[in-house]
Amino acid sequence: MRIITFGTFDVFHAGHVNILERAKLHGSHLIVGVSSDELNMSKKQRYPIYSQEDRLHIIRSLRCVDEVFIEESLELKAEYIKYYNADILVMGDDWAGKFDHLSNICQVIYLPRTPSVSTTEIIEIVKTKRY
Ligand code: C2G
Repeated sequence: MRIITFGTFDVFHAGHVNILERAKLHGSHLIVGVSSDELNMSKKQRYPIYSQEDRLHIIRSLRCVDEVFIEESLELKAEYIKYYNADILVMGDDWAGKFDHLSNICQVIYLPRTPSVSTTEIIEIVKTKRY
């Protein structure tokens, strides 16, 4: 089975590795679409801390990941799924229900997020920390 998932994976943390490792358990080949810097800007009104080249490099280096590409648009999910011949789309449950319309071209699975860790929170902690 070929699995596909998407994300920004900025300031890479344990929640990110957890979802990628759990996604891989559903098949044998894991493909990861890493959101481009521009997509992040349009989605979250800020650029990621890590550049898309660095984020791609980090994700590509993981043992559970077989293939990576840059996700240029949220609206192209169906095209990416077909292009990469994915059987299953895995997303974190913060996206629950949002991709159900793709279930006519592949299976769609939402996995629970890892509690108590997020990029936004890490950025806030680093910003406010006094040494
Ligand atoms: N995640 C998680 N647990 C956390 C934080 C994140 O399981 N504590 C998961 C998210 O649910 C997502 C993946 O890690 O599936 C990547 O998270 P983000 O980088 O926040 O991805 P996002 O910006 O939501 O981009 O096309 C969809 C977007 O590209 C998803």
